[in-house]
Amino acid sequence: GALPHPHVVLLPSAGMGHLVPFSRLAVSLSSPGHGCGVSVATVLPTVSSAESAHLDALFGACPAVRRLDFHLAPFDASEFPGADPFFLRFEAMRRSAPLLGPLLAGAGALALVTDIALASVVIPVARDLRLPCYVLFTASAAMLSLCVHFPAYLDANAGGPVGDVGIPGVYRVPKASIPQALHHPEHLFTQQFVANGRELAKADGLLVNSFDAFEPEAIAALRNGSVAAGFPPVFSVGPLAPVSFSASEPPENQADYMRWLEAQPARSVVYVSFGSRKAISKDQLRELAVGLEASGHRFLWVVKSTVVDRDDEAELSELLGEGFLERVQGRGRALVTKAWVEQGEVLKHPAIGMFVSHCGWNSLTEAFASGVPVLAWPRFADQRVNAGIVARRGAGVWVERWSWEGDDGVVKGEEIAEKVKSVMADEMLRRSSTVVREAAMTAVAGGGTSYRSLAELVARCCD
Ligand code: BUP
Repeated sequence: GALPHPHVVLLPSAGMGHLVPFSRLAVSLSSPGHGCGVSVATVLPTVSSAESAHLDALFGACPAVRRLDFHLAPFDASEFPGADPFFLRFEAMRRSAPLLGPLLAGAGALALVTDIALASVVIPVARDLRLPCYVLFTASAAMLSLCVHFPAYLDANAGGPVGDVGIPGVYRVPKASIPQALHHPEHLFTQQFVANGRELAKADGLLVNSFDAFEPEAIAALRNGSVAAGFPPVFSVGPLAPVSFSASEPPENQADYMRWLEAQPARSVVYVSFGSRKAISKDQLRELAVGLEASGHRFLWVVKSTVVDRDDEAELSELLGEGFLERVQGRGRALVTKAWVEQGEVLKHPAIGMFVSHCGWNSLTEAFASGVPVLAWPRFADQRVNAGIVARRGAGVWVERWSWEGDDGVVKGEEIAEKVKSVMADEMLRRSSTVVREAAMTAVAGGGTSYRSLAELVARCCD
């Protein structure tokens, strides 16, 4: 039927790191200020329970955002033994791209915003439909510039090993910060990354969850053609605001961790989370437990011990060592949970004093918007690039020698405790993190660079 508003279809891929920025974008676009009609294309069942819970909450709380079911073609995962389940879903969605034609035509879309993981197969489908196609890059602008430049780097490198990568007009990304998979040309992630990087120039525009003042080099170099000549417009629209699904709940329905936070003094709590997608080794979990306890600070720790939450059966007490939970929680000075927390809300809470983070880009944007100093502990994918940005911008500190994927080292509790204590005591860092927050707030407020960028996108898509 006829749609009340100009209508944009959003197409996220799999994993919370991809779904979260799409739901934030959906809510912003459909807000009265921007007034776009929005549908979110949805593949069920999702890979993780966190994704299905998030989608239910989104469609429940925001009736203006519609759900558009995307049914995938049958997919045989046995072709990729041992592959990450989220990459497998990317691949299944990529192979189903031709099915988007009828879906989009039926939805009456005026424009499509696809996830970066699907870009190279979705852009041609949209072109055939004469539908403007934008790509939401879910990581930093620096990573976007690496994605755009990397195919040219490989071509020039003629099959040699991947080393430091100098991105024209941006900066040199050291070899150790290049996502590990990119050192292996046959890796499924690398194949998707390179195909997407090659096709991006044909998109109608790129959206990135960052802001001009925060990543000036990368954003300027993408816009002025230094990274790739004739590159389409870049809309820096971040930090995209977290959607609070619990804001309207009465106090008695508040989650236990929020109630616990309410009882803690200002800036006294260390928040610890390594994201939704990758387990930490049992040995490292134990050392982290030792370190947090020895720091003497209060802490809220979200523990994930499996790649996909549905598989998580391990008991916290068994993972963290005999007596740990009783000791730290018994005194009311810590809360350890395997449950999903509304991290955007947690980081905004005045009780939070610092964030020990794996440096997933969404998590970092939440920290920047809240002015919470980050102790960066990147482990894989784009996380070391992100940690470099954190350190460069004064949003936190990064101990580069701490272990990452492929490195068997375990960081000892004692060292973790010392670092946590020093970040909690670092007044300069607290001030520079506040400066980051103020810059982020200025960017998203009316008239700010990110606000104007989103308004310009809406004008192109919907007017
Ligand atoms: Br865990 C957890 N609650 O308990 P990233 C995560 N999140 O709200 P990742 C919660 O999930 P990729 C929890 O705030 C962020 O918005 C968190 O995305 C939220 O890392 C999102 O930070 C996670 O980008 O994804 O999960 O490793 O590898 O795809 O970046």
